[in-house]
Amino acid sequence: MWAELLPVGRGSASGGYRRYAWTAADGECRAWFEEQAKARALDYEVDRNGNQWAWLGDPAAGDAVVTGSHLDSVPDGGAFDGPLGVVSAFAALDELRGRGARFTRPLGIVNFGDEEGARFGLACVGSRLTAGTLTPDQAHRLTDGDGVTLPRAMEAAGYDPDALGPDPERLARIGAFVELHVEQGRALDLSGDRIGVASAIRPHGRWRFDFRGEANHAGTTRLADRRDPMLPYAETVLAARREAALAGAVATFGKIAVEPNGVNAVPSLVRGWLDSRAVDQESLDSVVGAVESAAREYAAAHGVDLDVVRESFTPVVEFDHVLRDELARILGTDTGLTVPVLGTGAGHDAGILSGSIPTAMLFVRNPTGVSHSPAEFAAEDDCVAGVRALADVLEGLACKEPARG
Ligand code: HGY
Ligand code: MN
Ligand code: MN
Repeated sequence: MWAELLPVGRGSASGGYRRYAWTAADGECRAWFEEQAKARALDYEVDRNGNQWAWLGDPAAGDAVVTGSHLDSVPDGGAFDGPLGVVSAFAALDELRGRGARFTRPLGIVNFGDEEGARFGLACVGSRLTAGTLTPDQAHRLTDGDGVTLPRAMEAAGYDPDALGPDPERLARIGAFVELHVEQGRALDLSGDRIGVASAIRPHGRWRFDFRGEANHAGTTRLADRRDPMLPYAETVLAARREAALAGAVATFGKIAVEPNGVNAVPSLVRGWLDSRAVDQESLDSVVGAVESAAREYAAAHGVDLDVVRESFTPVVEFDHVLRDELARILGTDTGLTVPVLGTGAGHDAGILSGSIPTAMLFVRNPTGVSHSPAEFAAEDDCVAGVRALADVLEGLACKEPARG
């Protein structure tokens, strides 16, 4: 399964992935998911928001146990962020069938669409629409860097954007959602554990800073006559790092768009995207607030206008304590060890859904902690341990009398 998915959407230069929502690469990933579902005689469906589901048993029976993740990537992302959770879900089912497990609850495997928000800027579009925290109207207004709106992109991929909307009936049938994910940090590497259980997701968001100046000739315009938006942008990037360090938070300007983007022209517009995350809402608000007010000062000093727009935001997530502890109990019983419970700064569909249903996460060791990079890696024996752990968790949750001796 892993080998079949590996080449899909892989960029040649960096070896990273460009699996953006509703693109051809996304379509190939979706075809792979459908193939895996049908190869296991699972009931395959695509929901109104384009999320893919594979069912063992009838979800209408309710109280289903669902596992899965996402297949889309950030620009030049790694192979594991998302796909490891989906591949492990199918592999865990294979493992349970091998054990002769008897399911007493419906089991679902899901691929949530557009988790990274790489194309349209908003994270977790598929799960937010399903949970109702993103309205169809808001989704319809999402536009990519080429001006293509989400509806047009969906239609081009053969999906109906008018079907988008909340799906409370679907969520009401789910008793627990468990997402396995490669750790995006080194906690497990440092503790020497293969598997961890998530406790919380720190609050985080994305803000777009539009610095509007005046296009002019780079070679003839006197410095005093310029309204160069690149200058307040550069000062704001440094302010973000300073404010984050002061607050024990993180802040990154990782994406920039310059118009007209000419070597010999003072830009008219510099658009920069801030990603900031902190241990709590208060810290996050103070970092972003400080960065924004510094940016306004810098912009004014250069005769540049500034607009700041919050494009994506996820409040702190505390995973369901009962489910979290159940996972830790199951995994602890198997290994005789206490499984580490760790927080994360990375957002996930499990976080978005935690407001609607009990959700939990399993992390698989990432020896370097690197993620959102072609260098992202997890060792095969850790990934196999992840499949076994997921199988044990699914068995513990969905099979009343575990088949194991
Ligand atoms: O950005 C994140 O935290 C996640 O990878 N979408
Ligand atoms: Mn990611
Ligand atoms: Mn992810």
